[in-house]
Amino acid sequence: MKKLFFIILMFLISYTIFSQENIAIIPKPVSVVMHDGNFVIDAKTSILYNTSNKEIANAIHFFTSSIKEISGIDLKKNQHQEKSINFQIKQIPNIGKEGYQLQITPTNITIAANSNAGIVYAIQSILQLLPGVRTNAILKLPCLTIEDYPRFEWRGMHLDVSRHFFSPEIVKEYINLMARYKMNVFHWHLVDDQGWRIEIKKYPKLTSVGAWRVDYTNLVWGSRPQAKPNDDATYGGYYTQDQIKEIVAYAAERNITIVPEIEMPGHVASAIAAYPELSCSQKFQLPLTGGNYTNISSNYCAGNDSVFTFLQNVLTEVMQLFPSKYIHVGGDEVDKTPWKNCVKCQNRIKQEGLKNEEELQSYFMKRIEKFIISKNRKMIGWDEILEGGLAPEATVMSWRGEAGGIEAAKQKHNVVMTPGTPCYFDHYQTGPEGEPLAIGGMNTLKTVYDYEPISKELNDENKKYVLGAQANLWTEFITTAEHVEYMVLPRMLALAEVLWSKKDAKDWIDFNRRLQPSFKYFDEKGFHYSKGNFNVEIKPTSINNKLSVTLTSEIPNAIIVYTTNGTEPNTLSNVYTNPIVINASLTLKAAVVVNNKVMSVKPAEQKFVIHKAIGKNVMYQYSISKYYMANGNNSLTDGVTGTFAVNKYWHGINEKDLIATIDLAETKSVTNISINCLQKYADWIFLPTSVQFEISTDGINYTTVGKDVNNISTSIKEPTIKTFSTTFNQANARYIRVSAYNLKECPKGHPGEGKPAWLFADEIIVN
Ligand code: TNX
Repeated sequence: MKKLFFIILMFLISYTIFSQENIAIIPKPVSVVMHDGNFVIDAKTSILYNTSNKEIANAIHFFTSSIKEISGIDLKKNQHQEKSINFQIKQIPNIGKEGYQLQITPTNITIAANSNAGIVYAIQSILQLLPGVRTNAILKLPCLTIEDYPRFEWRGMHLDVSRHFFSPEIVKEYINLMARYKMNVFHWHLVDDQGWRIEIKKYPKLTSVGAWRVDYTNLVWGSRPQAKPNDDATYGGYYTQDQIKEIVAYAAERNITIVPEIEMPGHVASAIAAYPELSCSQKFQLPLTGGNYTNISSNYCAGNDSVFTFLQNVLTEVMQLFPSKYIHVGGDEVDKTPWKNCVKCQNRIKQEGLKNEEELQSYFMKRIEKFIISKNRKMIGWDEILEGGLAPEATVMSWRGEAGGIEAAKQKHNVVMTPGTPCYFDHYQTGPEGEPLAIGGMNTLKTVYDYEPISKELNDENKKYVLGAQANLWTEFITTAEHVEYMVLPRMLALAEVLWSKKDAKDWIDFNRRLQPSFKYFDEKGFHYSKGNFNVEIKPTSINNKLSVTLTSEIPNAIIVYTTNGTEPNTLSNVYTNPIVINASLTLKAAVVVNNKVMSVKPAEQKFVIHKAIGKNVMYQYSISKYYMANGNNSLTDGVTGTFAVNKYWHGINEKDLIATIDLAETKSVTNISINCLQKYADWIFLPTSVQFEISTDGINYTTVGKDVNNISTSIKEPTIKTFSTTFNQANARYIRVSAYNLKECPKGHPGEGKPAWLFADEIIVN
């Protein structure tokens, strides 16, 4: 009786442990059908496979070593046992090269696929159902049937090892994490201004000189001084060809192709440090220490044939190391000024009948593509390679938004989508308060999850050129393995699901449920990761001409608490349910509460000002930049004041003055006018030199009622908001004209010295 009770209990436990709801594979498989019962992996389990298939032998090795790591069990191979795990490569329709079928019954596991890739992915799915580290628990798998295959063929992750060098061990860890979530392209950014990271036997100075820079790691990227000729270059590193071969093989075992990026024609100050004759100026320099590009050579000379000989020799060695079909040649952000001032480049333009320097870049890329094609490979580059004409067979990586990708797909070129939003994983994922310093921007887990790589602008014919998408991890602000992990986890999991799973299977709440076992895995393995975006979004809306706000959070089932009296919200504060009507000037603060704990590091905060110009029309003498339209034309009279987040609420204008005229629709008595402006040195945004305030009753004749001159230095680097204002004797006005005068040029000593400055303004407050 006792025994029967025990059996029933065990059955109930095992039954409740596994059900459709708690299978937690990421990315979500195409189809999962649950059955009763379990398969237990133990010493009585054998694996069966065709030993003459070499490819499968790798996968078997990966599987058996993983099982040994988490349980100590040495699985028997091809022996008759009570239970077996059967690996088969055979022809299966409709699941493609990377798909797999997985069937688990109490006595057998069958893994079948068209190729080794599918076998590897079936193994990854199994591993996600097992503990991540060694425990004493028995290895129990639920009985089920899975059929699974990816939506996109390019599921990429990029890592910049130039701005910071990461050891082969860290690179392997990155590859391993990618593999667990079925990502299959590792874009290895091996060359940039700040370091050349790949050994090239023919040009040893590329690494003996180009891989080392003067160490200013203690200073923020943008404020590092440039190296002087006799400085000690001690920071850096590179991969030997042997290390690269090993990493390529390690990745291949996990069905990951490594696409090497050998940047050209710009972003190569490191190569020029090694061989100054490659640049137009041919002057000696050291690799860059950070982001200061003044007075250095960053481009190859496009008029010098020996540059092409050099690049062909480099690429030949690169192609010997990397079997990848695609070779990435960069092509981004080429400052064409040195070419404009170079006799050789100008001669090339003449001889080749090119129109300008854009076409010179196109000439450069086409010449390199010809060489790459002659070696039976394909060239891929950043979207700038569209400018001046795309090379005949080039694949485009679209990073400045999706426009380049859309354009290339329309020209019937293959495309990989990696738009800054949401694919740049060097951007913040929450905060920014409480987060490690990042380059800027905000790509939350949910914005990544919501990403759709096929733009609506593409028709059925052009869609097929979108190979997939990729996240990029640039490392100007990232120097450790822990920080790398933190920036990609868990966002990579969201992207993995976007790229693998069916589009209509997207389910944010279910994804969050499935994330929990991954979080546990990261904890057990000691990986650093972001626990989520606990920010509250405060969204002003106008309902029946009344200003009201909605509060939202990305966290499923989160409670939002808020205050309107300036105090910090806590678990006892008002709980948000419906839009909050704003009928007086106030500051709203809101935070997320989960399990009775305030989660937000800092509450979201927004100031509202109710004044006489709310909702009134604004006209501008010079148009506001289309990038900084905030909530539209009347953003300066919406009652919502700008915060330090540049992309919200502010109207931005480049080089020109901001001259705004408000029509109050009727004559009102006025005594005070003000406008808020922003200075954000790092983003080239400066306070106006002065602001002039005028009023009028007829819109023709204006009277000046004040002028406020800026008293804050343009060299202040901390983001600063300044209110410019004037108070005068009560006067009647229907029209208010506010003229904020642009600094016009970035000041001396600024990285953008002499280039157009931005002016950012928000609420014009009229009382
Ligand atoms: C732009 S993306 C770059 C990189 C920077 C990155 C920082 C691209 C092709 N160029 O050189 O590291 O922004 O987010």
